Amino acid sequence: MTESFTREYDAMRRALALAVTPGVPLHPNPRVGCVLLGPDGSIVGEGYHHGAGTPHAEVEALKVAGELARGATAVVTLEPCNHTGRTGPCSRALIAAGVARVVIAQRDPNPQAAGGMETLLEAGIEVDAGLLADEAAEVNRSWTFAHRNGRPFVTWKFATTLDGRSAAADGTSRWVSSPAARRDTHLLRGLCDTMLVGTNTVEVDDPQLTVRGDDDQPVGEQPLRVVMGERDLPEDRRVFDDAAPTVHLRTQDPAEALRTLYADHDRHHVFLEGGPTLAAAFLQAGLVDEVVAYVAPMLLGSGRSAVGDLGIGTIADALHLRLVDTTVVGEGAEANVRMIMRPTKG
Ligand code: AOF
Ligand code: ZN
Repeated sequence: MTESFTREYDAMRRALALAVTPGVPLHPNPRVGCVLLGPDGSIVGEGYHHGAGTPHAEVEALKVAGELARGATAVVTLEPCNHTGRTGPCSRALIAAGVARVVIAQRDPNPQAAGGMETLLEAGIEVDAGLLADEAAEVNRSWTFAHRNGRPFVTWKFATTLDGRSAAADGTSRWVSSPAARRDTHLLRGLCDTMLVGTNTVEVDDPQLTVRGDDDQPVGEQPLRVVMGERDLPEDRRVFDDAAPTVHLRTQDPAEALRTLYADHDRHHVFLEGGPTLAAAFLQAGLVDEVVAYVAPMLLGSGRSAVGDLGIGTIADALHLRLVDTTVVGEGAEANVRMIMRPTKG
């Protein structure tokens, strides 16, 4: 391994660490870091993106470097943008500053911003892409997924008893999961930019669909609340309060709802908390990317299943999931098991 490769590798690690500086919002923009190396390999500037509407990482790093950017190598976790969106194109800013070489981790999957690499090459700048690309994509997992697939990543969350019931025979469902599991759910909600349920859940359960802290008050930036389904809803439902914005999508089609959320609302990560019918519709359409199940050590013996009919009549057709994490959430009487699963492809 050459000395300059080692320096660039270390600089990319540093840029990745900068990208995930605590406090940087997860949505709607990607988290990006940039390190500028002088000809002798020393760091002459660094920066990271602080959130939508603020300067991009490259511009922050160029500001620090000033004249020292001339002849420098820019090491950046995402391909420099090529568009004028909320700010100007970083490809042009790097060219204007006289940067000699650009090392990119992840190519930009956002069609509106991509093309920076070509612009840099045309200007005679040396460009390399792919260094720690998987790590960089993981930093912006749902953002990357959404731009690659033209729809948000979908996490389906549900809570059940040990025998797979999410409501008792009389319809009562509060509370299947323990307070500790519900607090954990709010942490996961806070990682998403969209909460999704069907009209039925709004009518029957009247959830507020906000991210709340220990005092049960909304905390932090709230995800968009989305209700899908053709039915009209009473205006007094809690989902229509002013704690967060709400959209009613008048469709039953999961694929159409997701396309709209991506294209019209710039949404990248849906937290699906609907009832059994909506969950079944998403599962049957192959539109669940991650499953989070809270299982309470409790038995009902009868009652509503967490998921509706999937049209599966025989064991050979079962929908298989791969377990990626199992955690006991809460202690003593509050202990529930949280399982995180991914559908197995193919
Ligand atoms: C960022 N920060 O450091 C870089 C980004 O909304 P805009 O106009 O700021 O543009 C956002 C897009 O720009 C984003 O989706 C990504 O494709 C590209 N690069 N974005 O927010 C950055 N380098
Ligand atoms: Zn940019």
